[in-house]
Amino acid sequence: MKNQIHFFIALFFTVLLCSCGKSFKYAAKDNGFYSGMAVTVGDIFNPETIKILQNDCSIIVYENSMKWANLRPNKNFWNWNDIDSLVEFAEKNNMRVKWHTLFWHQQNSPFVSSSWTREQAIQMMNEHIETIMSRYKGKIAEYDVVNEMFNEDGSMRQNIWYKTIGADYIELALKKAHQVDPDAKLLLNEFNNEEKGHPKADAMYNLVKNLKERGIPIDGVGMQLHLDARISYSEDAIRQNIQRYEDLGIAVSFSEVDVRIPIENSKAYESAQENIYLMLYKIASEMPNVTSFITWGISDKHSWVPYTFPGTGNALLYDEDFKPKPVYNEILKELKK
Ligand code: 9MR
Repeated sequence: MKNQIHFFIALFFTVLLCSCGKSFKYAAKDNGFYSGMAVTVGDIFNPETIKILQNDCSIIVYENSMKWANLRPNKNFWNWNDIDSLVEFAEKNNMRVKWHTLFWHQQNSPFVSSSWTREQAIQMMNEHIETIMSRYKGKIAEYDVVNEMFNEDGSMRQNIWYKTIGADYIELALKKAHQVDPDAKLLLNEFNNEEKGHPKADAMYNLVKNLKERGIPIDGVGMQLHLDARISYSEDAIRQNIQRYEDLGIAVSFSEVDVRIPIENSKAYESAQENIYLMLYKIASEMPNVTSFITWGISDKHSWVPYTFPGTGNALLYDEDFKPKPVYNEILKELKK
């Protein structure tokens, strides 16, 4: 009897210890989503960042190295090294790899040309998909097939693929991608598409609904969520938007999250930032079709934010010394509840 009591006491404390000490990525998994970060090549070789990635990430993506200009800077050279290294790192650490991005209007190589004919452009598109997706079949779990295809008013962005091929470039890319790797999850990724009622969010939804109804392979929508702590976002509108994707059988990825604050008056905005982060993690935990939550970087030491929005920063969950901020601990506490 006494032995039994000791056993149950020991069991109780072990369970307690395990759940208290649970790392971020497992806490996220328990809430139904993969947690991840966008990284640079250096991050997967630096012991300080490796530790964070191992603790926090079950999905990983390159911030830039998979983009056309980095991967294939000229027609005859493919730079696979960095991507192979990421795949190896992810395999070792039991993480999913995401590809960002097959097609985009930015960071294209000089030989990608608006003066291609439709046939030439389709051929280049197919070659790009075929070369990448057959190489990484079974190794890369999901792809941003097209990134940022809309203007703010919801009209289609006149990118090189739209100009050369026409509006059907998106479905052609999705079909080809599915043909090459039928198991890979295929996403369309956007920014300012989180709130139902925003022209871009509605345009994205209408596009995805139409694709789905016509049997074009599409698994998910990325909401980048590059947010600003000075702005108030409607939780209701975000939930309604995600719900209508759930009704279509479409997954949602919070794909590039950061919440910037003015550097000058940083302290004053920290609680607003925390509320936005907590709201997003709560939504991700509660809504079944939110499948991943990826921050656009690891720490404030390296983030695109201060370059693009001068005077703002502090947008991520780790500070410049790679220390988790109070907001990180608050999120973790909520995820463990
Ligand atoms: O964070 C990326 C930055 O280092 C690059 O210079 C920039 C090039 O335009 O792209 C940034 O990442 C973008 C992502 O690929 C797509 N969504 C917006 C991101 C921030 O601009």
